[in-house]
Amino acid sequence: MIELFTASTPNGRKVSILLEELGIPYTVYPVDFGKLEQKEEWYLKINPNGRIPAIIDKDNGDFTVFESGAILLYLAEKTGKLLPKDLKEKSVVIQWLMFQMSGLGPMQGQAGVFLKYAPEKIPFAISRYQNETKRIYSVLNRRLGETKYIGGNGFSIADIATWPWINVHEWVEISLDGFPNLKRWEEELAKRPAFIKGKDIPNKVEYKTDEEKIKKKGQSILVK
Ligand SMILES: N[C@@H](CCC(=O)N[C@@H](CS)C(=O)NCC(=O)O)C(=O)O
Repeated sequence: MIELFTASTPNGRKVSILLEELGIPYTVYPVDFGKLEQKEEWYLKINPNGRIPAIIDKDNGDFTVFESGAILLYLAEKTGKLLPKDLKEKSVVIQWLMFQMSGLGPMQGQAGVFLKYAPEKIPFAISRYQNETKRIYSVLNRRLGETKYIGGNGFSIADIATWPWINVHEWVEISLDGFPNLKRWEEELAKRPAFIKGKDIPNKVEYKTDEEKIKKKGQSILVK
């Protein structure tokens, strides 16, 4: 049994999608950003970085794991699934996982912050992060012209790490039309039952207006 601390964001969705793919039983603990629960003392014992996602593995002495990439690796190693055994093939998957963690996530995340949450519009910051996100999309698009999946010809945790970010491309006002291989891959994975279910965990939150959404979701980001 895994306890999952998460919120409805791309980094959180990676873990719920993986747990659904693996068919491991898990309990979801939604972390309320509006109440800054992720900064509370009890939660910092689980994730010292004060962010989601994090897991507790109840079957392994209440072992805690934070950082979404580390969680994907831990669960893949634990189950022996979605990560090749061969050293070179495994390294390729890890390379693309690291690329997602250090490139796609941070750049697209900052593009979103400067577009949607910044109290003043800073055109240089918006174009810098949007352009860098587009550059990363083109790297992925090229890769997916050469291999069926991001980590090679087998579906792996590299796909699960990348998909939730590409799935929210509209949030950063980037179209997938210029990235046909990436678009095809995004649409194909979107049909997998585990992606359909995992994407909406915790349950989809309906906001009445964009202002309400920005206020609730942006609040913690703007706290220094
Ligand atoms: N590198 C971390 C990033 C985690 C992260 O930035 N999580 C965001 C949601 S996607 C968060 O918890 N934001 C709330 C906050 O910054 O207080 C990971 O991949 O786990």
